[in-house]
Amino acid sequence: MTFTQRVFSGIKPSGDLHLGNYLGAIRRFVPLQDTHETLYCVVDMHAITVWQDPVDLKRWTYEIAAAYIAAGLDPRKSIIFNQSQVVEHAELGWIFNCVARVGWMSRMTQFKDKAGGEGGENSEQVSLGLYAYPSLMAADILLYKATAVPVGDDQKQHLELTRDIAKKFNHDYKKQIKALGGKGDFFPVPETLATGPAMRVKSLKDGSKKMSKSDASDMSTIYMMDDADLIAKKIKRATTDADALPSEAAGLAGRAEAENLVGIYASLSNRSVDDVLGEFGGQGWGVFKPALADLSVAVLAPIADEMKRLVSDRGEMDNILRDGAARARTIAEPVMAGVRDIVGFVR
Ligand code: AQP
Repeated sequence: MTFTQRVFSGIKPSGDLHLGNYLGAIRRFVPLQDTHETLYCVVDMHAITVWQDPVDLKRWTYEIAAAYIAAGLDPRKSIIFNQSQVVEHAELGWIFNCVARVGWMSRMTQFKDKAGGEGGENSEQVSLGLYAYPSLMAADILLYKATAVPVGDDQKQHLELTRDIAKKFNHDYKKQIKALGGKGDFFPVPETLATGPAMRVKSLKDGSKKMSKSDASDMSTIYMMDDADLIAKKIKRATTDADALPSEAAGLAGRAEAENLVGIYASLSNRSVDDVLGEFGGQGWGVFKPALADLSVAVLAPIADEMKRLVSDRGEMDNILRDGAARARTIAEPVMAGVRDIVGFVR
């Protein structure tokens, strides 16, 4: 089947996958493969912007590819690959480093968070790659002329920067694009794809922080490979207030931890928050937490089992990633050839 819209998204192999990656990204990817041409990448080049042990990097790369498939992505429908197997990502990323402005990068909140705030107090410690991360992300998307990108709330600022880079490239090279026979812009300006209610899963220990692979406390994060007992233990120990659950969503205002747990329940069960509170309103955590643990296990355990089966067959995983990379390259190569000509590289 041919589709008019192309989707690109990715996850970086920088730690064990968690419930936030599943609800905010992977689960949203699945239905898109029936309505769009889809490329789902394991962005290993992004992962090394922060030091990664090479053995872990490989393991997590296979794990993410396995999670994509275990959660329902079909490698015949979706192009599943790891970024470093398509070298054009790096090449276009470099060209975009020369299109993007330093000031744009300096405004990125993710960099500021990791480099220590406005003043970048920690900037001696962080890599140059971390600073340039958003232009590589722009290259990931625009290398395939993707028109739609499903990302969580936390990545919206980077996608805005991708749009700015696409516009500036189209503007700066307007004459050459035309001289080479182009009728309009070379790159499309991609849109954020809204797929269901915005969901940012928060840390189980602090409702003001997102659940994250790199959180120092394991008890803050439900990993996709956690077993049933560990999931139940983490949910039991999740920070909450002493009040009972309200009967409607408005009653969760100012109760970040409660809002997070109810949001997770709603998302896992494909129900609205009001609907969930209609069932649990007036109940205490002693009732809600075990129900949330059971639901989490019911959803995650079959996926984790399938992930384990898939990662145990490295040969098959290598075949899937190699085939995905070859298919990705058939899209990327002509785009990159066009970019080289536009920029004026002799080839
Ligand atoms: N807590 C979250 N809630 C909802 N969505 C989330 N995503 C990540 N955390 C949450 C979504 O998962 C996708 C892949 O993210 P990534 O691995 O490329 O980078 P990240 O957002 O930086 O993820 P982490 O877990 O926080 O990694 P570290 O700790 O290494 O920086 C994205 O679509 C993201 O929105």
